[in-house]
Amino acid sequence: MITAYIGLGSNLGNRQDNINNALRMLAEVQDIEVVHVSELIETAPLAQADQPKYLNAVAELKTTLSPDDLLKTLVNIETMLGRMRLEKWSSRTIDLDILLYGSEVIDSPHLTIPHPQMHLRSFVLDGLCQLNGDVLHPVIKESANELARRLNGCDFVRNHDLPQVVSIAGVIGVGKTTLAKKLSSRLGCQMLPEPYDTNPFMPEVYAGKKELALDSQLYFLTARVEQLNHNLLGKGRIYISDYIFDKELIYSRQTLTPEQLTLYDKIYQSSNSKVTAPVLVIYLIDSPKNCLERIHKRNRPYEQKIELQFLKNLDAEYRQLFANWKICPVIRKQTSELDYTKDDNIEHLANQIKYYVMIEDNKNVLVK
Ligand code: A4P
Ligand code: MG
Repeated sequence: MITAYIGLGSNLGNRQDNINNALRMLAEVQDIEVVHVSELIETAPLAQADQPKYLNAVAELKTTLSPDDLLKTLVNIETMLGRMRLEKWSSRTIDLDILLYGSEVIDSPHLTIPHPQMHLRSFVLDGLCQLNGDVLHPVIKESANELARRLNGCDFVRNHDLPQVVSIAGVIGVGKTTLAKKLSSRLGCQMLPEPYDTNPFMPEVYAGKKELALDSQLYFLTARVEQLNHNLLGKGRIYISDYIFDKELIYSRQTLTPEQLTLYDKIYQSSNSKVTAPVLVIYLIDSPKNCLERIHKRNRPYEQKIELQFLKNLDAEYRQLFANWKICPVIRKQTSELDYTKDDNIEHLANQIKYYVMIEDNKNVLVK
């Protein structure tokens, strides 16, 4: 007996009856036992705002059917419940998807397991977590609980027409640049490094010339808008940046006077639309004290006056930013757990990045 997880969705007709009927019909199949079913949740249609809302659920099955036979069974039940296949992601009386089948990884022309979008959908992962939060995603090699945490309650759709920017975030001295270099070399993709050393105002600001803080922030803002401009980056190409654009507001709140901040904020907001949003963030976390030690060790002269309280404020701002983050999945990593000298750690992260930004093959979303 293999344990499989099925995603159920309905947004046409009597949605609750459709889901209950599908579960009843699954339970009637000789080679299937329906073990547990999550709660039904109502969810907004993904990327198709004009459709009715969905009811979604996840079911745990035990089965002796092969993955192909399980798929045939699901398609039969969909057909018996009046499912019409009109176009990709059209409204449906019932959609039955295989999310996981044991720990198998299958990529055939008509079947992809794990379901290629499950790690981007809270409406799938939250249901799965109710049944078994410890179950491992066999490609990402992380638990359902961890994958759900990364989404912060959101559902995401990949858009391959955009540059695939993966951004590394965290307080100064946490190790962003080192990680970005390792990942970009491992993935063979371009790194977008922060233009740190070229800002002529920054050393003076750190040296106490607060009147230059606005100039310094505007220098950074302009440089980042240029670097992340979506017209200049390649469609579908992967980039690793060692910063997130949003850090600019965090730093400005720490360094500018209220009047400067009001002006800066206006310029920031008007620049925001030109900037490519990240498709994945890796948020590095360490204690401000450890970050300060690293700053002392790397010994950039103008950074030596940074005080612990400044890092504590930044740390609080980053935590707040990611507590409310709705832009993309966030992989949180304690730097203490991420020994950069161990290739396995970098490889695991690099493999996850590849999967999150995977250029999707349309073969499995058939339009019939
Ligand atoms: N197929 C490949 N892999 C699988 C798999 N793991 N499980 C093939 C099931 N089928 C799989 O599916 C087309 C073909 O995909 C199948 O015949 C099978 O050979 P389909 O159900 O006919 O077509 P579809 O609905 O366009 O695609 P799919 O993959 O079911 O779409 P999704 O990804 O499930 O997205 N919003 C909310 N809130 N809730 C939802 O449940 N669902 C979708 C559909 C869109 N928006 C949604 C929801
Ligand atoms: Mg389907």
